[in-house]
Amino acid sequence: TDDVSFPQSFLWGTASASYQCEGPGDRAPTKSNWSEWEPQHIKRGQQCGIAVDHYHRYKEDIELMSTLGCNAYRFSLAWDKIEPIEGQYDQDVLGHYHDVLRELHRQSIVPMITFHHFVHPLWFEERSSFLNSTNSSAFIRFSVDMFKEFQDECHLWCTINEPEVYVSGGYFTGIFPPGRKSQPNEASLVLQNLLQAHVDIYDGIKSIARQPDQHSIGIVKDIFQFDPYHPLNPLDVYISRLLDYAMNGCILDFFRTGSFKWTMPGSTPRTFTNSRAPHTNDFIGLNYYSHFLVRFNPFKPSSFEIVHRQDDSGPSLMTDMAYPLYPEGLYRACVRLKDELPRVPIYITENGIADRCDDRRHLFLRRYLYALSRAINEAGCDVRGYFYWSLTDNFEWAEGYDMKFGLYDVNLQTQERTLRDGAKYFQQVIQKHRAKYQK
Ligand code: GCO
Repeated sequence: TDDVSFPQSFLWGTASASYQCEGPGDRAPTKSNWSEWEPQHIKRGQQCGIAVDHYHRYKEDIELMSTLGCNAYRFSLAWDKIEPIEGQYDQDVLGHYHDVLRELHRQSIVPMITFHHFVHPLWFEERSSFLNSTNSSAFIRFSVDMFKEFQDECHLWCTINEPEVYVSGGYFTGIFPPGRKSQPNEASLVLQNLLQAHVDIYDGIKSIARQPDQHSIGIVKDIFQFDPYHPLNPLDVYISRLLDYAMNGCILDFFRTGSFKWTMPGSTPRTFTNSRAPHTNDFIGLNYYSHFLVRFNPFKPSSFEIVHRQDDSGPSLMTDMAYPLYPEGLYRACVRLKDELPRVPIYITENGIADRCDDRRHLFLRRYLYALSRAINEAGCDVRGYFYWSLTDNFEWAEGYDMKFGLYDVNLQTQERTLRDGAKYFQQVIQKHRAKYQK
C-alpha cells in the first residue's frame, strides 16, 4: 500500500443499488420494470427474490462497511417501493431510509443517494417511461420530493445511474427492460429525455434547497473504453469511434457545450440544446469497468465484434463479467473527464470486479487503486472519492447471482457475509490512509 496516496478528505466507500441488494423488505414485492422483466430474461431463469436482504440487514451491512474503514456509502432509493401507486408515497418505506441514514451517521459514514438506478415503478414503465418526455415530470417530481425528504441527512446526490447503459440495454441490445433491440431512434430520444430530466432535477433541487451550496448533485456516467483491435485498420478505428461517441462522447459533449448531437449511421439525426446543461454537475460520478477492443467483421449483424487480448497472444486476463483487467482504462477515463469537463470534481461511483478467483480481486484492487492514485497525483485529476462495487455479492441484472462482485461473499441460503481475502487489500489501503492523516 506504499505506492498509493490519496487526498486527506478522500471518501472511501462501497456502492449498491436498491433492486440488486434490498429484497422486498416488509411487504409484498412491488411491481417495477424489472419485476415484470425478470421471469423470462435472467440467466438460468434466476429471480432476484430477497437478493441479499439488505432492507432488513442494513445495520449489519453498515457494520461491515465500518469494519473495512469506509467513511461513505452510495445507495439508490427504490422508487417502486416508495411510490407503488402514483402520487402516494409509502411512509414506512421513507421511514426505512431515514433509519438507514441514521445508522450511517451513527457510524460516521457519508451517504450518497441515487434517485434512478435502472428501476422504476410499473405504472411509469406502462406509460413508456422516458420514451415520452411528458413522463419525465413524474421522475423529476419524485427526485425533488426525495431531496426535500432527506436534505438534512444527505448532501451528495446522483440523479441518474448510467443513462447510456439504461438506453443501450433497453433499446439496443435488449438485455434490459423494455427489451427493445436495435432501436437507435428510440434510444436517442430516451437519452435526450434522461439528460433533460437530470438538468431539471438539478435546477429543481437547487431552487428549493434550504442550503443549496451544501449539496452536490451529479449524474453517474459509465466510461467505456473502446479501442480499435487493429489501430492501423481504418474500419476498426471508425467503428470504435462511433461506439465511443454513442456511449460516451455525446453525453460528455452535452455537459460541456449544452448541445446534444445524435449522429449514429442508420438513425435519424437528433440534436437538442440546453444552455443550463454545463452548469448542472457539481461532480461527475464515474463508473469504470470495461475495455472493449472493436474489430470490423462484415459477417456480424452490426459489422463489428468486441474482442479481448493482452497483446497479440492469447486472451486478456479476463474476469468473470467478461471485462479484462485494464487499470489504465480508469486512468484514461479520469484524464478524459478532466480534459472534457475541466473543474468538475469526480467521484469514482463504481469500480469493481466479478470473479470467483479471489487472487484476481486482490490484483484488481492493487492495480486499479494504483492507477487512480497516479491519475490524482500525476495527471492532476480532482477525484474526491472511490466507491467500490460492491460491499456484498448481489443480483447482477441479466446475469443473476452468477457474478460475484462482493468484497463480502454472501451465502444465499444463510445470508451469511464473509470478507473475501482478496478484498483485504481495500481495507489495508483505507487503514493506511486514515492512519496517515490521523496524526
Ligand atoms: C452498472 C450498474 C451496476 C452493476 C455493476 C456491475 O454499472 O451496470 O451501475 O448496477 O451491477 O456495474 O456490472
